Amino acid sequence: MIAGSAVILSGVLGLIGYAFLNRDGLRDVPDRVWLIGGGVGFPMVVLTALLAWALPTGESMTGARGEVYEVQAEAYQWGWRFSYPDGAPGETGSEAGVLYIPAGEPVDVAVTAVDVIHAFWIPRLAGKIDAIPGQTTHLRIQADEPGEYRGQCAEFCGLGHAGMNFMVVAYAPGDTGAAGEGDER
Ligand SMILES: [Cu+2]
Repeated sequence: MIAGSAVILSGVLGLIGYAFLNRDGLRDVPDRVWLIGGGVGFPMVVLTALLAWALPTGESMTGARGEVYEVQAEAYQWGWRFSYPDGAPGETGSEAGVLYIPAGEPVDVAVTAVDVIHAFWIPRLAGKIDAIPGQTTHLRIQADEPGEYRGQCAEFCGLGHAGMNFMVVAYAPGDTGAAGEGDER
């Protein structure tokens, strides 16, 4: 997007520069060309290209259901509860506000909320997605390296919003992740 907008910006600046240097140079171009071409045709091309790029990207971000390991995230004022399929490492070592995921593979997070709208966001792993009471939204995340990643509620949800953070622990494949306890999944 930065590259695309740089091309468009330099085109516009080029036209402005040309118009200053050569005052009569563009006089013969009919107004219709600027209005229809620049006002309708050009945005149409740019927006169509953006849409063609954004739709598959958005689709891959939310993922197809049932293909990969899925965990549940439930937001409340003001914290996060996580739950896992049976036997997953996080199940036995559950701590409030800590999400355990395997590193190096995609994980679907099913996100919901119990009270007001929150938003689930791990800046280093993915975009954010709303946590909405009565609905479940899905976000696909992947931690390429084992380690800890900070997460944060990204939708103002009341006085405790600023402290509504959580930690993601990505464990190496084969590691149980939760203090040496728990079953391999
Ligand atoms: Cu919140």
